[in-house]
Amino acid sequence: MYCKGACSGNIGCDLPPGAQAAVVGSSFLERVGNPPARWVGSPRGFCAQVSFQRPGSAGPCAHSPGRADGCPSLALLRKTGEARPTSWLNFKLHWELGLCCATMSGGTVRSLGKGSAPPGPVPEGLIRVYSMRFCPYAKRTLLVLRAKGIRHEVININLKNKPEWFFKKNPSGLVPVLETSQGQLICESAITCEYLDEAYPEKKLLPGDPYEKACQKMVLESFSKVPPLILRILRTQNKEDCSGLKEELHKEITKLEEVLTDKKTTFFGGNSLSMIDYLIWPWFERLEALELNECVDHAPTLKLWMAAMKKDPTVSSLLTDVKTFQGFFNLYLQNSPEAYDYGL
Ligand SMILES: N[C@@H](CCC(=O)N[C@@H](CS)C(=O)NCC(=O)O)C(=O)O
Repeated sequence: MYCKGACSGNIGCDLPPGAQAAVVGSSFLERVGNPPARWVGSPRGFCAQVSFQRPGSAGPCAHSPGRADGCPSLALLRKTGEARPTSWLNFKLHWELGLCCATMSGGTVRSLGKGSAPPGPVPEGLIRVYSMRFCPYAKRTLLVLRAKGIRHEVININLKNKPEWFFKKNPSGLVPVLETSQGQLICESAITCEYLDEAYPEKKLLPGDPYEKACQKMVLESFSKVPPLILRILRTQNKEDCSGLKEELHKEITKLEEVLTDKKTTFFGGNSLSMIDYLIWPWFERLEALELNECVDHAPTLKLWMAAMKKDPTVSSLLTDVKTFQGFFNLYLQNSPEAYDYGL
């Protein structure tokens, strides 16, 4: 296994491109020292900035590339309950886990800010996403990447202190952005998701039927008032009465409740989860942290949908807990550049 040199250095691996994994492994472990429990306990915890490949193999993982749930290393770790490597054997397992589960959320990767070195080209066989750990739009892209089992790496951006090079990736300075190994750049969350569904057609999330696809787009359009409302509520909380905004949100939720009730299915695209569910989920995920659960109290079908969403393996593997969200919101409202690395 050789380092392919895609490391932008922010997680602590400073080995030169081309270094062998055996060397990388021990040094990486030493450098990480006492990692947070999540570092190796889940596929979230692997260094998203480095990519390794077995010489002569088609991909980095002999097991099930990009499929966290199909990875025997992960299954074994779950069985032993290991949260961090305690022996060489365990370390190897954890290492393989990282190799196998190149699908990761970047949930434990610190953000890059002004003055950081621009990341190198995206290694062949991977796609990169520029993200921010608490961005609901980026969460859409991460959900789709994970749901489709696409091997990817995550670079988190400090949005209060953006790296100069980031504007070359997206002149508007917004995340998410996808970058392919051919240097193609794709921005706007809904567009990134549709691109991923077309470029990686194995497990389609959008319906093939033009009418069904149009229906999903209509739901998305109808949902489009929700994100700005939630942002305004977040920004006005504790400062002034936001009952008017909550009233508006209540109305938007009612519309979605009606759509789902008329459909008579568990999810917005039918009885299995599809693209539209992933596209709207990130705002429902944060209702509790924003103390806005009351806005769905009158929407029993939507509440059932939320419960079903939480059970989906992709959604549950990318859930952020209420306390962490609240810690981020606090710092975000103070305009702190520390917000983006909250909890790391
Ligand atoms: N319409 C964009 C919105 C993305 C967006 O607003 N991202 C926020 C983070 S959640 C951002 O990058 N903000 C940085 C800024 O406003 O400078 C999309 O769907 O991708």
